[in-house]
Amino acid sequence: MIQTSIQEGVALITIQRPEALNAINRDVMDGLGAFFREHQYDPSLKGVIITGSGQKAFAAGADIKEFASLTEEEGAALSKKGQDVYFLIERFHVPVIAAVNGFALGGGCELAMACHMRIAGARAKFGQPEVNLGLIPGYGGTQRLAQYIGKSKAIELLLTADMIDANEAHRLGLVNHVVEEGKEVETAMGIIQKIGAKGPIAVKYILQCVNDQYNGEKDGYASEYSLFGKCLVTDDAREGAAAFVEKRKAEFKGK
Ligand code: CO8
Repeated sequence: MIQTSIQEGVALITIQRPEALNAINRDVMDGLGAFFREHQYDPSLKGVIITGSGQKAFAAGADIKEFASLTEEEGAALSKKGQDVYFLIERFHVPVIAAVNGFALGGGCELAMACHMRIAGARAKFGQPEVNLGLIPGYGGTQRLAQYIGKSKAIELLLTADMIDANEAHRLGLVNHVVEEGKEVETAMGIIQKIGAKGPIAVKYILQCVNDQYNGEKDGYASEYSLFGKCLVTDDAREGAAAFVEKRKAEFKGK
């Protein structure tokens, strides 16, 4: 299960299965899906932070005990369902940040990678250990890991199942910042507050353009010129230019 609280426009989602190192079972996946569907167009949200309960794990993977006895069709359907939830996260209209407070393995690492940014605590560990189970990642890991760290290193980590620590993940470009343990959520909150002062339509369009190219569904450059035009005629863009000329702070309204 997940626990959700929203304060001053920032939602904090905590995976609540510390006894199983926050392994992502059906309840957790359904909870994530329900939250991101419900708030897909919520203009009151500035950002979302996802973290794990307890001190030890963000999420140690999909729940191994749940999928062991599935048929081929059931396995493919479960994988597709998880991918769809993670796409909702990746395509969310405001920044979603993973506050990685421990193990982020398998489906947990894939969840962190579906977020727009990752803040790692000093003792966080990342890995795709599916091959140890005779499996492959099923929630986008073969695709997003290569996007973040490059094909060659991604193939090495996927094939060896080697775990990397927070500093190595930072060096490879998988995480945005490494912070003192316990400061992951606070740091993510600071980034969301900073972005919350920008034009919300511009924020949404930037996320869309970047994702369009990476997901290969649309030409990101075409999205950029089209959305640039749409952005230019918003009240926010006019306010931004006026505030610059008048040497004052812009007040964006998301219109
Ligand atoms: N699923 C279910 N239970 C888990 C998981 C998991 N992924 N990870 C840990 N747990 C449980 C353990 O079984 C244990 O429970 P219990 O006390 O009842 O035995 C409890 O959490 C604590 O774990 P450990 O005792 O193992 O803790 P350690 O500190 O000794 O080890 C590790 C920590 C190294 C993280 C270890 O728990 C581990 O290796 N976990 C599994 C990591 C893994 O292989 N993850 C990948 C899973 S596969 C996956 O994510 C595929 C994604 C795509 C799915 C597509 C849809 C089908």
